Amino acid sequence: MSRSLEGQSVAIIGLGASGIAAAKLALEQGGKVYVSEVRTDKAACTGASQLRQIGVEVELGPHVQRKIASAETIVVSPGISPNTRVIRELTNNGISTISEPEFAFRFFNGPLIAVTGTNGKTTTAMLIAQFLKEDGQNVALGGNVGGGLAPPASELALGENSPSWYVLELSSFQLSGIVDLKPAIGVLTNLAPDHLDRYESVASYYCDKAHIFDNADEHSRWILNGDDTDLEDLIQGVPGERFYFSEKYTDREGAYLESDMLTVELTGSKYTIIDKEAVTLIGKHNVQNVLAAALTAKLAGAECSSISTGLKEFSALPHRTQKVVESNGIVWVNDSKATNITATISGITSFDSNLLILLGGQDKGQDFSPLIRPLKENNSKVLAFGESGIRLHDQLKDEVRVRWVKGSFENLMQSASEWAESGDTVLLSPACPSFDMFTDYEQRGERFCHLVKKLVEDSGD
Ligand code: UMA
Repeated sequence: MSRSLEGQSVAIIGLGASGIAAAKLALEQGGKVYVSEVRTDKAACTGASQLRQIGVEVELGPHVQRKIASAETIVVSPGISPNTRVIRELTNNGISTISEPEFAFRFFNGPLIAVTGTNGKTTTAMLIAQFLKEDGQNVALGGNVGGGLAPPASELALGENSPSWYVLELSSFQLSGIVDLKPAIGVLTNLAPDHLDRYESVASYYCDKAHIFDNADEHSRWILNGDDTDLEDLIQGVPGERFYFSEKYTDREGAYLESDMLTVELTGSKYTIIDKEAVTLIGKHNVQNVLAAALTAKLAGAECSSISTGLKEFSALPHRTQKVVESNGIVWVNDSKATNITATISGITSFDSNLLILLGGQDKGQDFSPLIRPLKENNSKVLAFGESGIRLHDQLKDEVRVRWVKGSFENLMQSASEWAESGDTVLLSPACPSFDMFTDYEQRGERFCHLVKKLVEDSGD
């Protein structure tokens, strides 16, 4: 096999999941690989020694700018903002960098389905992969998915696999470093303000998302949320065929609900896939994710029967409107992944029943008022907790029933069990990042699930 980086120098910034995978890929391709990571903790040392053993040069501690700048290719981990000193200095000196999926794409041996959007992209990417696998196709799923559910893009490019489809979830951070990455099919689930701690405006966040179109041509196929006008604005003038999904009937080519049946219409043929009731994933927005995924899979050659079987077998993802347990008429749902207001609104509007919702976490100065209307519509009660708890309480108290819970997450769960009544859904959908109490949203969700099960056991149900 020819090794296309033979003798070339590759610098990788960041020793997280992306950095490690990119380093292994660069090495396999014959590159001289150097990884630079600011952390010097135990986890960083372990990662560094593993890479050193296979021949990668790793430096922990302050970035050595000159060393990074001298590499022929520089790969940046997605979590590193363009505003950090190391990236700013490279940019100021006219030195270009690429993102990890861009690097991986250069070694892909098959067509790419890229999935992006603000909410729902992980579920949609996983559904697409499930439908295609059910169809007997060889699918490589990865990218931003994370959480141990799928590997970084570079890991998919290792070895000599030639999948029928690569399916990558791509975040705006990853799309910002695109040069050649070109999806055969691009899926955009929706757009809403997010990551405003990294972007100076919503427009600059959308601008990074729009890099998915950078290499579009007349063969590109775009799957778009038919109810999202921001998306329509973003794709203006982009070449390629467009297909739309919507919960409402549409006479455009795409996927929609007709008499509650998931329907795909392509090149004049109409396919009735399955009854909406078969979508057991909790949450109305999941119907949209299923429509987007079914449409994509159909365009990628899947049979309708593979899509319907795949859907029946797909279970909810952890931390995304995941039903934990039902006890004494109370349903407990983990939506810890909802780290911003839009995701929480999506969580709240997924339910028709009475909600007891747990809101709070790291305080980024967010305006919580957009939550008021959906909370009122669902007759919700709110427990506000964490660093933002008091501000949430003060912003909501004149409009909804809200109590502020001081102290630990355990206190919060105790208060939830005392306030919840039969017929309620207790929803952890915090609208805030978890970093005030946890290492990440996954740890927050795991603690929630653990404490819910303990409360249920203690109640003897
Ligand atoms: N670092 C430096 N120098 C700096 C700043 C940071 O060396 O100046 C180091 C950090 O110490 C860290 C590394 O760089 O060790 C950054 O790693 P990373 O944050 O990019 O983490 P990875 O483990 O590579 O995970 C990333 C994605 N993380 C982010 O985008 C923040 C994962 O998405 C993704 O699963 C993984 O690549 C594989 O593709 C997670 C995520 O939260 C799930 N994504 C966001 C989201 O979904 O909203 C975008």
